[in-house]
Amino acid sequence: MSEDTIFGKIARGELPATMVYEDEHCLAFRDLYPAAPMHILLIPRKPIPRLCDSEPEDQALLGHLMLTASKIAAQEGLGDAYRLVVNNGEGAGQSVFHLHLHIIGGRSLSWPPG
Ligand code: IU
Repeated sequence: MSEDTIFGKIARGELPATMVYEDEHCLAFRDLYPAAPMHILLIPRKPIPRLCDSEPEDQALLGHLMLTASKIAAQEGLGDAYRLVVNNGEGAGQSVFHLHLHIIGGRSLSWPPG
């Protein structure tokens, strides 16, 4: 299902993106419509549509995504001031149904988010 999303196409190299990180399990690229000076999307190569569709067998992959997000934030010079966001489902603002972590920073971030 989510192999047909825009992110699935980026993961398969069928659409271009400004890559900032790649390994065998995941890739990260710059958001086309950034919500902050730094806005990166980190996606697994495995096409999991939403976080709630992940399975116990995805535990290591999900952990890898978190650790990789932290590595990318350091690589991009965000220091310790950044936010990771996963929008799960349409009602929470998810618009692309291939699991992704937003890595957002480069400005002051307020709470709660909208
Ligand atoms: P969301 O959590 O599913 O709403 O996030 C989708 C993100 O994908 C959002 O920040 C968009 O700006 C971004 N995006 C993109 O970078 N390139 C695209 O072609 C499309 C969406 I469509």
